Amino acid sequence: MPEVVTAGEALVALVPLERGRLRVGKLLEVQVGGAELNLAVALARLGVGVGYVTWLGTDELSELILERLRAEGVDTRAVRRVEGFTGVYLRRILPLGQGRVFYYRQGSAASRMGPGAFDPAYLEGARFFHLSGITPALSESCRAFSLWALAEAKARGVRVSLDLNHRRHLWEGRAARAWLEEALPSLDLLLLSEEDAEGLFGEEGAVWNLPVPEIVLKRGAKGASARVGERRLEAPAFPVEAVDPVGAGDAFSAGYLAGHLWGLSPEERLRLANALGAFVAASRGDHEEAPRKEEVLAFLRGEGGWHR
Ligand code: ADP
Ligand code: KDG
Repeated sequence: MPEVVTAGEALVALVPLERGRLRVGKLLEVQVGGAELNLAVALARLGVGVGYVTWLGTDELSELILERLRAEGVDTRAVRRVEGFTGVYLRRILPLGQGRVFYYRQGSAASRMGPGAFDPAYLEGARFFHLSGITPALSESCRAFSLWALAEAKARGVRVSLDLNHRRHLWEGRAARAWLEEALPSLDLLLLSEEDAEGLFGEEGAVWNLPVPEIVLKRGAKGASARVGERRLEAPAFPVEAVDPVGAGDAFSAGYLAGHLWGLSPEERLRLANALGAFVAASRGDHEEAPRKEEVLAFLRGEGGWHR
């Protein structure tokens, strides 16, 4: 049985090999993404047993995603194949680092998930069920799916973590806040970025007062802050050259969850999470350079550099 179960939409990511406007013609690399998929891959590389739930279509891109999940050792028993296609997203990074994504996902196989999209017995024995705030933004049925899945996890005593991942190209702040109100009572752990906090609450203070036992705020190159019960913590990021920050937050969340499973203290969890975020922020792709357990532990011991 997986220790962590996560559910969401897998996307094919078209990632430019160089910065600049796509309209002038750029080479794109075909990669695999999706916030929960990125988290699942990062956890699998850390040696955590992880199961990924989604609906995939019948097209070639769906095969690509399935192959990648299997190659990474993610449990795909709860993946369902349905008629339809896999969503795609394209990203553009301008020379000074301004990034933007373009989605081609409306009506995708995963956006048709609803309550009952997987057998909830699959959650039995898991230590965490993880969701992102992207899934409820995909469609009405996915919104219902997300609340159903949270309730099924809770009913089985599985701890629930949510990475808010507010995507303003998918829904408005008002709709996202209304969904969060409904989800809040189920949450044991809430992770969100400074951008999410600003976009949804306007100011950071409101975040710390949310009725969730554990809240982690991701601050990009500044690191992260947390409230664990009544305790407040801060942890600096690792200084790296940011190449492509997309996916760093998912790797961070994977590190934080792994820290829980390994019984680390809140300080150690944040340090591990910041290290995972740094690996992914410093490289192209959503999760391509998420580290294996021994790699990140060596990094945390300060064993970097060359081995000859
Ligand atoms: P999200 O990807 O969810 O928007 P952030 O951009 O805050 O979240 O990144 C998540 C985490 O990744 C940060 O908390 C930090 O640990 C790491 N990270 C992101 N950008 C950098 C960076 N430029 N340098 C070092 N670490 C980074
Ligand atoms: O966190 C990275 C994700 O944003 C990316 O993989 C694409 O899931 C995605 C989305 O919907 O933005």
